[in-house]
Amino acid sequence: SYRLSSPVKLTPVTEHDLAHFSKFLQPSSIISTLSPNPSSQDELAPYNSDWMGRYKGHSTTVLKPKTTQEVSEILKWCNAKRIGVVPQGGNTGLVGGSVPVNDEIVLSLSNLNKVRSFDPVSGILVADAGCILESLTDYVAPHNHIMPIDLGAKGSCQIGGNVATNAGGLRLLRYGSLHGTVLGLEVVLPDGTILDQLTTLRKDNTGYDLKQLFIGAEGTLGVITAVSILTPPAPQASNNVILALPSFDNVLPLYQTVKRHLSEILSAFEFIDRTAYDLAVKHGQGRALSEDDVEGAECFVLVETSGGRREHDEEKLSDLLELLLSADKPLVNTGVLSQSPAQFSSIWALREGVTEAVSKEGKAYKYDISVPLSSFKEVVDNTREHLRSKGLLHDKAVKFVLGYGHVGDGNLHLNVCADAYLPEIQDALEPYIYEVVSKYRGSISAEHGIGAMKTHALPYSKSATSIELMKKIKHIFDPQGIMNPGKVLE
Ligand code: FAD
Ligand code: 2HG
Ligand code: ZN
Repeated sequence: SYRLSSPVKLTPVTEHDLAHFSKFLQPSSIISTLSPNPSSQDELAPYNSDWMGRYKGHSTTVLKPKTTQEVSEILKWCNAKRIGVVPQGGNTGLVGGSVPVNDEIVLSLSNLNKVRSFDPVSGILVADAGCILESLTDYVAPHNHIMPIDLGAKGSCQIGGNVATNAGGLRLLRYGSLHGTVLGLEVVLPDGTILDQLTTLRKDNTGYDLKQLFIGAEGTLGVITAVSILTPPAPQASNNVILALPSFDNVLPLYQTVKRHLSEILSAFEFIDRTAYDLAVKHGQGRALSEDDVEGAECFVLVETSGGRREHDEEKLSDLLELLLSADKPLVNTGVLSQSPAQFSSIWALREGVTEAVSKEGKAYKYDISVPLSSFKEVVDNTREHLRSKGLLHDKAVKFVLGYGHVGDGNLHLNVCADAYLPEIQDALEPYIYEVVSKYRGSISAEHGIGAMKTHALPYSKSATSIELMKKIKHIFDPQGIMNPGKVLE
């Protein structure tokens, strides 16, 4: 796995610190090998390892506060003692941001998991940061609302983690980013101060919008303890179709046609290449299309519609399919329209399940990049050829190079699936991929963040002036450098 080092001099947590935490935390909120009743390494292990099993920390202590006040007490103490703190949500992050680089305390938000309020008229939901995304979706569903964000990790990721990473996901095309849908935050600053910006106002132009700094800060500026977020009304009807394309070259013209034809009801336009599709099917994500349907397909596109009238939307979608298939030079070989809620989910699972499929297949190197849409295939193919030229494309090293992602957002997920994490693969991939991204003036992180993985690569996407300003902002909020050390900034 990855070797990391923390740049700031921090102090390890001791028995003395634990005795202090025990004064205000319940025993069940402390997992530590240092406590009088020591926890086992097995209990700590899940908090020290990330979702991919790539990043490993050495924390001796996990604290699971139940209130904002408890979070404040913890940070106040850690700030005074210079103990590093890693906020951890569902631990589904893909850039190593949620695990310690050394022996920092893990501050898990999972016990802060209550909905504080929901206004069915405005659709504004106020929830503790540790609420699981899917449980919030379930909470607002009876009120005919949905969360403005959705992603494959919905069953484990927390709303606080989503906000801290500024996660994009599958609904961004329709509802925009969390920078727009988050209306307010409650944040505990590193010195324990509670910053209450938990407003439920749609409009509030009163100077600097401080909450925006915490959206996407990956826990480096403070701990988010609650989120106020605008939930849209649930669409009356949702449909989807999976389209099989003979060539990647058809993706862009298809996107234009689909946008023009479906206009306001288009809610997702997602792409998976053939390798991604085959892996998803191999590992049981969604139901495979028939042999005939996939024959000759180089890639697939999932189109979702969400609108106000079922008959109208279905008619539009089937008209589109007919138009696509009857063209002189059809852009698609075939399309499978969902006919039931189960089929709707199954089509989505083919796309959402790629990440899980890759993890089942092997060890994943993930590059979450923004590059021009027209270059998606070239970037994937060139990376594969690059690895081949280094003699690394075989069963004992790299098994698959695949591409998928959010076409509508210009965001390609380039995944390299290997037998094991090996230094020679790492060296072949970096800086190679970052240089490619930089050549396109793209972003080295479209939606997953910088975490521990890309701190060294930040200059490929940000100017020296921007990085300098980021460091100054970090210093204002966290002069002791206790918050998530070694993440985002080197
Ligand atoms: P964690 O992984 O626990 O933490 C992530 C970062 O946020 C860390 O730096 C952590 O320190 C910080 N953090 C967590 N909680 C807080 C808090 N309360 N206050 C301050 N800092 C905090 N991402 C996308 O953008 N789009 C996708 O479509 C997408 N799909 C995914 C699918 C799968 C199967 C998986 C495994 C991951 C996916 N991700 C996706 C990655 C994504 O970043 C996370 O799933 C999610 O947003 C992180 O939430 P979490 O609660 O798991 O946070
Ligand atoms: C997705 O869009 C996620 O499925 C995960 O952002 C991407 O695993 C990945 O690389
Ligand atoms: Zn994504």
